[in-house]
Amino acid sequence: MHKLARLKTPIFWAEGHPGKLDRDNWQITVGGLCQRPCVLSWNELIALPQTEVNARLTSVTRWSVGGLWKGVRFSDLLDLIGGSNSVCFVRFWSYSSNYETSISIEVARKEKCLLAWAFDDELLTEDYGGPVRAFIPYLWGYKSAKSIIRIELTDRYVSGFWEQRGYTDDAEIEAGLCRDINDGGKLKHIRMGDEVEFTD
Ligand SMILES: Nc1nc2c(c(=O)[nH]1)N[C@H]1C(S)=C(S)[C@@H](COP(=O)(O)O)O[C@H]1N2
Ligand SMILES: [Mo]
Repeated sequence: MHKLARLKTPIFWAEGHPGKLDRDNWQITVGGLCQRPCVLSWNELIALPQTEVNARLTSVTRWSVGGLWKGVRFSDLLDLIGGSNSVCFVRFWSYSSNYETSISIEVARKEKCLLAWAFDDELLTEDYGGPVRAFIPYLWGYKSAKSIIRIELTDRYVSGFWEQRGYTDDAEIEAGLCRDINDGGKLKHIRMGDEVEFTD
């Protein structure tokens, strides 16, 4: 069983579970305001420089799971495709295209933001957004779109799936009580610095 499942990490698919996904034939269309738009296949993606970050995925529904996430740093991807100066937002679409969300270019360029495909040395399963998901530890989890098929650089903000349903556009994590999934779901306090931290 996948580590995230063993920890009993909640599985969120607001638009409906996508079912079995084909990792080997996965493609991510990357475009918008950039010099070198591209379609990244699974093999091309994992051939790019990879980064591992120890960080937490934290849901606005007040749970947080930490571990070693691995993937391609968004800032590396942005350098690769040559984002233009007018880019203000990065927009992600999940598999069915019904789920989408955007983050600012400033957040996207932070060191722990990844196009992630592994957690604690295991490939991400469909339940947890495999083959490839956004991992944005600095903001509420609804910005970490799962099973990504399209990324677009834009100069204007478009409200996403959860943002249209009342969650904030900036998704700034707020201090307060939160369940630590790594500790059996124990309720603890989180403090916000640049990243989520439990104070105990
Ligand atoms: N496609 C898609 N991505 C999504 C969601 C979703 O419902 N659909 N839920 C988001 C929310 S609210 C959270 S907290 C995390 C949860 O990730 P997990 O289901 O892998 O635990 O995924 C985010 N990405
Ligand atoms: Mo969430």
